[in-house]
Amino acid sequence: MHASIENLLNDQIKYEAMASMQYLAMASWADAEGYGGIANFFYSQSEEEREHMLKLVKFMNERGGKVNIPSLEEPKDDFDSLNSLFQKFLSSEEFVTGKINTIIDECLKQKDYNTNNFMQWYVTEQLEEEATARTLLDKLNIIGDDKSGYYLFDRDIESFIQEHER
Ligand code: OFO
Repeated sequence: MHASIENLLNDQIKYEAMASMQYLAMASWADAEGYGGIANFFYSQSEEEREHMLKLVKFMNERGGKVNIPSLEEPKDDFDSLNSLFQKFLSSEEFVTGKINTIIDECLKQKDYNTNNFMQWYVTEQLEEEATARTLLDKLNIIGDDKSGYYLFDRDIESFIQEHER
């Protein structure tokens, strides 16, 4: 494995781990605020990001790359509204998408078609996750400051997602 690709994949392990911890912090915030549906959504997002990290660790080991398991900065754990919670979700996904695109660029530069092929799964995943974050933010913008709207949003978040992914 080319050193530049190895470094970028190790960075990506860190970004996926950071996303996992960030969503765990967001789940916990939502749980403490009484938003059980939103908490479940982010608990499961956190699990998914951990799987994305693991997938990279295993791929690098299969390819004989040297894996570095990173230390992480503390995630943001305080939010002043549901809107800022979901803005954080979108900005975190946009950040990760940018990093994945950088890996793809480097794979093409180094003619590492195998890693490029592996990373295409992440490209598709990012498209879906960004679309989900935007859909949820659109719903929140429609709700505005309406407290009963928050109640329904929390109750219906699972079905919004299923509808969106269908
Ligand atoms: Fe790892 O899927 Fe988004 O960030």
